[in-house]
Amino acid sequence: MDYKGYNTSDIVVDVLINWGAKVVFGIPGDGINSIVESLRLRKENIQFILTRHEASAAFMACAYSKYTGNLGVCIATTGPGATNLLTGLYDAKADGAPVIAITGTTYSDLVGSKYQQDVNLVQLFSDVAVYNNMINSPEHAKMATDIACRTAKSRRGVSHLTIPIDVQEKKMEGTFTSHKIAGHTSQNRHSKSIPDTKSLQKAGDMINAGTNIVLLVGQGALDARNEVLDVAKKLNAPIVKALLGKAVIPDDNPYSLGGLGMLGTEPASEAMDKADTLIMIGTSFPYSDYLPRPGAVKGIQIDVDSERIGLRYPIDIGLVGDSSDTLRELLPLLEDKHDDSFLKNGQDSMKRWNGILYSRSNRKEDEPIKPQMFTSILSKNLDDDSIVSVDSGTNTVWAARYIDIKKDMKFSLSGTLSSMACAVPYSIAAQIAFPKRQSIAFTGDGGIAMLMSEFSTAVKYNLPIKVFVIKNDTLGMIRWEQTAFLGNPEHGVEFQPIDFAKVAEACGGKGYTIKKSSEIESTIRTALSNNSPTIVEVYVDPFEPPLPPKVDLAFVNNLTKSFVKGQPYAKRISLTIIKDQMHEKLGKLLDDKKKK
Ligand SMILES: Cc1ncc(C[n+]2csc(CCOP(=O)(O)OP(=O)(O)O)c2C)c(N)n1
Ligand SMILES: [Mg+2]
Repeated sequence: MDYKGYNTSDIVVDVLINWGAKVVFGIPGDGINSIVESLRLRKENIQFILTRHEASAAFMACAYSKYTGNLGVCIATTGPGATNLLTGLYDAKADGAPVIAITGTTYSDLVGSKYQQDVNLVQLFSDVAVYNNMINSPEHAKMATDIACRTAKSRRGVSHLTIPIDVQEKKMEGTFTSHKIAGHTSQNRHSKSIPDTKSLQKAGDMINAGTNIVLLVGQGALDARNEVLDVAKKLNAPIVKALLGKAVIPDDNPYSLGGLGMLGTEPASEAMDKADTLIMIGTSFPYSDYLPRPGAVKGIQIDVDSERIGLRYPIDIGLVGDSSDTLRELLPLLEDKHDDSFLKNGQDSMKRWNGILYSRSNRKEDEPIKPQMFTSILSKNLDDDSIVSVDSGTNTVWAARYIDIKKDMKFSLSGTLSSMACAVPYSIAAQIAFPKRQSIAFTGDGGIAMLMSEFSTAVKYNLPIKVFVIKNDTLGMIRWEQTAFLGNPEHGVEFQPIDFAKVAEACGGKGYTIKKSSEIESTIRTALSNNSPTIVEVYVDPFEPPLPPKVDLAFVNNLTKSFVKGQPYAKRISLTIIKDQMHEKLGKLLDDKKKK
């Protein structure tokens, strides 16, 4: 393409379109208005979504990339616009989502002069970006933007391009340095990536020698559901899911032992304890405490990124390749396992675990409402292809355990960065990418309040997202970190309530409040069936601990310490825990009696 007569901004936006970018999220400003004009001129081919905060724009770009596999793009003006992008961009970096961030830089003859909004953005973005460059001229634009797109995709990270205001407007004159070969930057090849035959054979032999084999799958396996299940079936191997890989297989699949870690299930932890062979597929699950003891099992890891092999667990054989391609190559090398006792064991534990979850989520008589009960009713009412975006806090625990992945659901969150405030922006991006599917944000009251104005973005663009707010007027997770993990009384964790239903209405959407158990199902159904952006806030028990049923000694010891030091709600917390325990014991007694 001959860009003669185009200005830098036109070239940048055209190249983005060439790379398949369909949506750009951001906020205009004098440092980026030229790019906005180029977007306006191309609005048939690329949509600009005006957000209320640049952090949301970056979260949206990240989520768009995660949910669609296409490039996510965000823009921001010089100085404060650009600095606001960073949290969302770190989210993309941490979870390996290809994102392009375009920022303005002050006039090229004023850079470094303490001029208004003059921030050294190349330096600032150097840690977050896999490709980070300032575009100096229109002649530089195509090459730099091509490389930015290619690098973001191939290294699954953030590419940052900053363009001085005057350079954005400069027109192409068509002269290049003698070193530049025109058109050479534009290739976008994707080839199948599989490990070498020798490594595959070695992995096959090692797996065939194993008895208790467990598969741990993460977001890198999201496109490999069939291949993961084929391997699991051949090996009678249970599947454990890292949270970002929750949608790899449905939760009711007989091979699923659910999630791993504090947010996970007991059967998943037990399987890790009893395993002799661990196959990690597309995951860098961070909490090594929940993996087998280092060296206790044979470790095989599949990842497209060789840097991640052995990152969390000592690996005997690393298979560098795409999850589905690699599993397809591996499958014929695996022998059918006839012994299914390890799998059966896991399935039996899963039945017990589901019984505990059921008893915890079925306490109609309790008020305030148990968050488990609300979440499981929500889960039952979600569509089979719903897209669920979750925030950070105790709400993540409830979502991880009580939102069941059905058939074609998608599920994501700020996994590795674990940032609050992502759920609403994520759900907006999901609804833009998939206008016909249900887009759910599941969030805490602290998380939604951080970027609450974004709800009005959903209203502006008629995006019927459904936001469910777990309302405990507290930074719930931090209450438990301070008391049960550190043994201190809580401090600085309580908020005065915000009426989120009124916020929804003030923004032009619909709002509902749930205070009684009897209102849960009908309100959820009404909310899900309407066609407007909606917030449903649910008052939950703020003292319900977000912990696995096996309450360990350290937890009790630390809580006791915090009580002794003056924890203000010691009585209510004790009562809640005693009541929870009694409820479970009684439930079990009744069950046993029924069985007899
Ligand atoms: C941006 C950001 N700030 C702070 C934290 C630390 N943090 C993790 S969870 C949490 C509490 C979240 O509170 P809320 O959104 O109300 O959810 P809840 O735990 O009550 O369900 C905090 C402060 C974080 N993860 N991200
Ligand atoms: Mg809260």
